[in-house]
Amino acid sequence: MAMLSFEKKYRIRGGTLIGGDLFDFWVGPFYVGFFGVLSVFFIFLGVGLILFGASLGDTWNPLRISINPPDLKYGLSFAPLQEGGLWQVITICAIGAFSSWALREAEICRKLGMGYHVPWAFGTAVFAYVTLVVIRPVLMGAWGHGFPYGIFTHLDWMSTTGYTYGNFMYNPVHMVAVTFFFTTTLALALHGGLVLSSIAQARGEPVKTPEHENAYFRDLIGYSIGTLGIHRLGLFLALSAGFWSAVCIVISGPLWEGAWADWWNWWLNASFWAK
Ligand code: UQ1
Repeated sequence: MAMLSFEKKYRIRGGTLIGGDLFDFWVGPFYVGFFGVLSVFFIFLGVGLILFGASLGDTWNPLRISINPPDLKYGLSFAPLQEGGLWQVITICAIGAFSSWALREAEICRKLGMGYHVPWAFGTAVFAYVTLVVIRPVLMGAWGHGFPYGIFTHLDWMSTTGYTYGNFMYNPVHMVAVTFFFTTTLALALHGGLVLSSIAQARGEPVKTPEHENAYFRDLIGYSIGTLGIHRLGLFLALSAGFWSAVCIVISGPLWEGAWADWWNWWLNASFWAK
């Protein structure tokens, strides 16, 4: 079906999670919905507060602007606006905007009668962010454990946090997460390569089929996961990368306070190789 007539047929009311018909319309190509309005509200408020926070600072250099979380002494209470309170309100706006965006995605799924895979994928990234700025700070008893919103300052936070736990590369769950990130890129490179090699034929040449794709991998490794399967694998790998990233940071502090390199002592002493 041509795109224009498809849109005419499917752009009909219904499927909203909240608000009934109230915001059930489109602006140009964009579906609005209650959660679209809420997203725009949080985005404007959050970005406005970031600009306000930047105006209070001493630089407009985009690499140096930073909205910092409160000092650890404020624990889990509200801090004065200029001492981390802005960071707290901006965090609320960010979570409000990300959640509304995920729910807007879900409403679009419902309208089209599609699965909720896209909002789950986006939601996993949001979960990783919420782990950094809410779950872990709450478990550690202070908002000051969140990361600062600045380009250089968040890099500094990453570095300091990495060294705080000895050597973050020894964190076993970090190893799992990194392995998923690398495997995701391998799978996407193989998939993109395979599909293009089959479809991007010279002008006038007929395109190849999924049978060619299957046969290619059966020739190569004796197994093809299939055209549906590769997308299931890709989604699984990518969501696992985000999920285990969140786990690897949330256990650093709340569960393990020492150096991650020392965590491996149980292994070094575990068997005949112990010394
Ligand atoms: C694959 O088997 C397959 O099915 C035909 C694809 O779909 C087009 C792919 O993109 C890839 C990469 C594979 C190979 C992957 C594995 C895990 C054997």
